Amino acid sequence: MKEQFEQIKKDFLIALDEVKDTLMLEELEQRFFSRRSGEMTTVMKNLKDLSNDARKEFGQFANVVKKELQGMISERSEELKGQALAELEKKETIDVTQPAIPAEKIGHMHPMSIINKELEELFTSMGFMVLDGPELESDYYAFETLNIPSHHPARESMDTFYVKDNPHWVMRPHTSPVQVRAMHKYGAPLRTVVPGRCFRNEATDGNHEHTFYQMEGLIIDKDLSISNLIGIMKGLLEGILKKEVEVRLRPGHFPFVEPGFELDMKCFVCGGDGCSACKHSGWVEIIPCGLVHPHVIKAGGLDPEVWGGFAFGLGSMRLVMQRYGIEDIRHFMSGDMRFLNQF
Ligand code: FA5
Repeated sequence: MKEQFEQIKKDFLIALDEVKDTLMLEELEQRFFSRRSGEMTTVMKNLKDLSNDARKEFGQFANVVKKELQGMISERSEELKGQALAELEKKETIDVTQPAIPAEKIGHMHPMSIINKELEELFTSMGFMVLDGPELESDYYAFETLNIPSHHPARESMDTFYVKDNPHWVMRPHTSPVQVRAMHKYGAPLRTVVPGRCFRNEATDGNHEHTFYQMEGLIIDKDLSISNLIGIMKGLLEGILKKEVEVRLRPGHFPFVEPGFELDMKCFVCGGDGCSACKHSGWVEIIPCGLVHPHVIKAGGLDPEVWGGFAFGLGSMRLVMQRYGIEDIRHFMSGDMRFLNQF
């Protein structure tokens, strides 16, 4: 068993030596530490088949090796970040003699930016951190850590754009990958929102775009309940729409929450009569949410026996449509100044 860990360490050091950028480093991390198929994880899983004494001895040894390798990943990550900044410093210059842009041509905020800013203010006033996550995301964080293995049908409903010749990288189809990233970085308790762009291989229509915005919300704490979740969701919608909002809660299935819900709001664009913004149903599916699945809490490095959580994935572009009475999501990226100048 010891030899196996030593061999892994040798292979790891050879691979680490070849790492030239952060993408390669993340691939290395997946290769050795992916929860389902990482080389280190697989050998560690085998420890359970040993006798008590052997498990104790090799378990301790394995943890030392694991910590050492993960420490090297963190060190290399800091080094690579430093190198990238140094290169940027060399390349970027500011021309202080460049004439200023005339004030009347500086433009104004896009409606999506206006609402994102308001959402951030609302959530920071409730003690949430605002985080960011990568748009080009690893398969590991986009799906695997969220309880969506490669054969899972949920991958189809989130059909996204894969990077050519490399199935490990996807344009993220949702902001949920930041759940596990945030737990890794900040531990518990935790309150965060993550606004950001998402991508799906969609046939577009009045309320579906291939590139759209979501805002992920995550609370990790003790003794959380569904009523906390509903209270925050209603506060969010009324804070942005500035009117009382009628909501309904339906069961919804997402592999990374248990139980899961779909929170719909009565359509503000048509008042519930039916229009293209609500697929003629009078209700807009706006905030899927639920209690964080124990597997996800575990993937985040926390003990699900101690910590619970809830998460939501607000369809923030649809919220902008509700706020301003926009009947078709495709206006946002049409580049039509007649649309943009209204805000
Ligand atoms: C998700 O993306 C889950 N990650 C949400 C979640 C987070 C559930 C945390 C539970 C806990 P869904 O595929 O339903 O779920 O998308 C979430 C919201 O994004 C939708 O309600 C919708 O408002 C918006 N959305 C999804 N696809 C599109 C699209 N193509 N165009 C515009 N908005 C979209």
